[in-house]
Amino acid sequence: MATDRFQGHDYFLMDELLSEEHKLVRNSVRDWVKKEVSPIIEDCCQKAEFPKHIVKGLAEIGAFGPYIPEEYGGGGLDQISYGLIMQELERGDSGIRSTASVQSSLVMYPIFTYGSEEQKKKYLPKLASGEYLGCFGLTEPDHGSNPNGMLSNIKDAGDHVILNGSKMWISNAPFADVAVVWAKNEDGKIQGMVVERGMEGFTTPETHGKWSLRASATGELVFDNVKIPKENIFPNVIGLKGPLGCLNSARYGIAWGAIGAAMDCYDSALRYSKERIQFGRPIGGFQLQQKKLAEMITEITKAQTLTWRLGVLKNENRATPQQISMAKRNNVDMALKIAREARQIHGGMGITGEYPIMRHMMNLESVITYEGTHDIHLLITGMDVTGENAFM
Ligand code: TGC
Ligand code: FAD
Repeated sequence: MATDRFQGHDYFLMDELLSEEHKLVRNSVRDWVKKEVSPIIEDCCQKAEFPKHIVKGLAEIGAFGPYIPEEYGGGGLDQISYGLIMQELERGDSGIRSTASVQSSLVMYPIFTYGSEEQKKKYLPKLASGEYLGCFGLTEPDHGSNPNGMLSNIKDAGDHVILNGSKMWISNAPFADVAVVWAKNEDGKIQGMVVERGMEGFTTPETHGKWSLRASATGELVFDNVKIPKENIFPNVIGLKGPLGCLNSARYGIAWGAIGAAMDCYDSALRYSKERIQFGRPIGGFQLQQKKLAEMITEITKAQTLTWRLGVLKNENRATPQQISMAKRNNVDMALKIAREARQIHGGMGITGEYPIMRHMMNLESVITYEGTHDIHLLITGMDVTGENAFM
């Protein structure tokens, strides 16, 4: 990719709603992305390679567990800071944001929220420092939108349990040191546990051939009679609300992240529209291109206001899962539509790696599916407003 000339977009002066700390966090991650992500990301995606060295850098900028208390190695920051970090990382690439949001919201969050004191002390500092990379295993080959039907199971065997089953589409899996895994006990109730690389019978084959999130490593988790010590099971949660609680945090981060991807596409399209001359004038002077750009900044601004308000509610512990679903669904859809329009503004150049557009667009095709599909989030909102459950 050519030099990263990104500038933030703040049409409604949203910065005035941010604290000095928020702006410091946002700007330092933005600078880091320009220095460490932008120069390598196109090449990584073209080669479908996960830039493993980036894990250390993400830890150094505080992208792992920003809202986890400092005593466990986290950043002790608020939810808006967390959101801004996700926004800036996804401005660079959704796959980089994925690595960080899985580590923070799907691995550190459940250990912090559902884990024993020993589990917190054992895993959280190493996850925060990047010594350990984690992954989250909920989805199975036959159970994606409906995780309650999962087949992975544990059987009691004295001081340990025996884990069998498999998980599919797991971000970070091929490189993960630890996996937070959800499986049913003998009563059919879902329990969470930490599975460590090296446990006999545990393998993580990589998923190849993706056209999306190519800089993020995706894989399976396969459990063949894996002995899990009972002290690795989360003592403080049982049932589907365990994994779904983690998803609230991750979906919230994605709502912010999608704004980052959208801003990058808009920023690139706006600049291109001023520099590209056709029929003797910049294409930004034509009404059809202005319509696209005006609608883009309108949608970005609407998403920024929605998401900032969600962050305030989250800081006050008042954000509902349904509000989070609405923001995740709206913002990812918004970003994907902007990526498609931005691609057109760039003409033929839009399909090349000279510009970030096509990469964002392909990435967002995963983001609109994972953490609950576009349809599932619509049904969550539908159920909330009507009181009728359309899932059954
Ligand atoms: P349902 O009967 O509605 O609920 C079961 C229990 O869970 C509670 N609950 C929640 N708790 C916390 N947060 C939420 N968001 C919750 N939603 C529901 C609920 O109150 C109930 O509790 P209790 O105490 O009564 O037992 O469950 P259901 O089986 O009907 O399913 C509901 C549905 C469809 C909304 C849910 O299954 C769903 O969200 N499906 C989508 C699955 C999904 O999002 N998978 C994501 C996998 S992880 C991933 O994609 C990571 S990508 C990461 C990256 O790379 O960035
Ligand atoms: P399905 O559930 O089979 O859905 C197929 C289609 O049917 C969708 O359009 C869906 O909206 C629709 N549909 C399903 N049910 C209904 C309904 N009731 N009403 C109307 N329409 C419906 N999972 C993890 O656990 N951990 C991870 O780290 C992780 N990372 C991922 C990374 C990538 C790159 C991808 C692509 C996925 C990842 N996932 C992960 C899995 C992801 O969460 C699932 O793909 C997602 O939840 C959808 O499940 P599915 O793919 O099985 O689709």
